[in-house]
Amino acid sequence: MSSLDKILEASAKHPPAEGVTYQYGTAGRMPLQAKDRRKNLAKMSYKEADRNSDVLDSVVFRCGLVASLRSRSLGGKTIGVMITASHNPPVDNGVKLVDPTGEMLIASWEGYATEMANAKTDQELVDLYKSLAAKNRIDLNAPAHVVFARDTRASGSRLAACLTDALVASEAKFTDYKILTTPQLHYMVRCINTNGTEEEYGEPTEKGYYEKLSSAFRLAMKNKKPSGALTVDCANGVGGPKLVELIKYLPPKDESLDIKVVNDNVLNPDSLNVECGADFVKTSQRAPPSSKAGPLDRCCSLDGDADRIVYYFTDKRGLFHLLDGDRIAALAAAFLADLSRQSGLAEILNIGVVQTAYANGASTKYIEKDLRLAVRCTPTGVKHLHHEAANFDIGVYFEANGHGTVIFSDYARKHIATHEPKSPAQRDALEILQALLQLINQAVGDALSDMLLVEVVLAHKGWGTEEWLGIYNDLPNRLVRVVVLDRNVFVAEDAERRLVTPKGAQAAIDEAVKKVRQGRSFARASGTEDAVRVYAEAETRAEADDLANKVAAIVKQYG
Ligand code: 16G
Ligand code: MG
Repeated sequence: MSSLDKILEASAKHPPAEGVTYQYGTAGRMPLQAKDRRKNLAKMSYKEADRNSDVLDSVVFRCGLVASLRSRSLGGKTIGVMITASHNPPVDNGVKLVDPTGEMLIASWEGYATEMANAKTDQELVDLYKSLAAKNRIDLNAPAHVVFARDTRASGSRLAACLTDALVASEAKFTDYKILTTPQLHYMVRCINTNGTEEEYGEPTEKGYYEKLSSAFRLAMKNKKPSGALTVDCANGVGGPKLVELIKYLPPKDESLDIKVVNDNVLNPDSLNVECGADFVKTSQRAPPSSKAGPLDRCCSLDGDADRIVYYFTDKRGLFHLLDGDRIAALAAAFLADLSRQSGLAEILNIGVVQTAYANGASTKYIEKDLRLAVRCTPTGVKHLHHEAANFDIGVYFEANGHGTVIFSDYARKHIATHEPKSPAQRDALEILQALLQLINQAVGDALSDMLLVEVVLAHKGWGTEEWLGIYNDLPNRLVRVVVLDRNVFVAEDAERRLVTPKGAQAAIDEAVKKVRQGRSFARASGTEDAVRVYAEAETRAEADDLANKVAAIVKQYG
């Protein structure tokens, strides 16, 4: 039987759900944005488990075909597929593709994935598969290699089977890594594709990942001991067992970092992301109700697939303080700038920070004015930030919600590896910089790697949570979700800071902002939900709230 016949036959086992349109979303993840055609723009609900299964099997199967095509289009390089719905409820799921460098799938192929997911019949799917191959001059008999993994969701193994069906039918070689964090899968992809090259990234095994992180952590710490323990909330997701494993490779807790793992129950999949995890903490601005941390205790939360992290603590008066992605970026950028100065590399390495419009204005000001580093703003979504960060030798990028990492240019990597220190002090700084190059996951934001980075910086600075909080004062801000008839009429420009349409809306927003001290506000259509998000900040809480409400009213009026 030809491969095309096999695909036709296998596809019949994974029919698409009726009346659903799929779209590759902001997250670079497929099904959360499915739209109900009859209601046109209503968001599909994945709350019911049975609905969920119907909706996703065909999507994952078809993404498998796209992964095979993509691998063939790149001379058989390894492509990754991750099955996860990140911070979303346990019954949701999703799928995303990873390009050979370990970065997210390039945008043009997101379009292909969307087309494939929406083919109405098996024959239409095969025809599209053939036409995409022809259009991109892909030889369907060329070798293809795909690796995949999933988080701890109950539907994961069933969806992995759908994916396997597609890889078998399309005659791709594949490796099932079973359960991994999203960044671990990205790491595997990068390791496999750089194996035997000058850019060799590491050993493509879980053990290789832990060894790389732990040895880099030891070197970067230089025997400094962090003050106090760190409590890590793992969102009852895949980050839990993986962190427990990582700890076995780290130095003993009495000599170095003492990590307390909480919310690591993956035996009950229903507890995933429920009242815990990075998204809960960031959106509700409080610690998980189960938290037993005392005043000033350093805590952090991962999200359900461990690609996102936020820190927080409660002060002596019982007030909760979030140390979000903006803070992590500021901390990391300050430390990297110090090290590049101290090692004698400041003249030749250009360091910058990439944020989105959601970054608190105070963080932007701190990085530009106090650290004297360049700041760039991009639209929401990790791939945009990553892309922009690549324009710096050392590009620090974080979204306020805790997605982010640091990437080093080839030029920076070369100079950090070969620079001759001129003094013992230069040598010390250079060694830390070299260790950070290994510690930081440069394929994608990685909560575990980001956490170790933060711990290294705090230990070197001798800081606790309060000192970190003290680097700047956040401007009071408010985020409002506005439900409108059609969010697609809200088209933004200037890194989502201004609306092009509906006509007149931006002028009205400008008018409202003008009246407020240190006011800033913008509205953008969400990429993951059927709503428009409004952000506002101002000098005082009352003004920020008031501005957010005014702008929300404008959005409603024009929507
Ligand atoms: C996705 C993105 C995240 C972004 C969020 C915005 C990735 C891996 N995830 O979760 O970066 O902040 O979408 O959601 O890129 P929104 O469009 O609904 O505001
Ligand atoms: Mg995530």
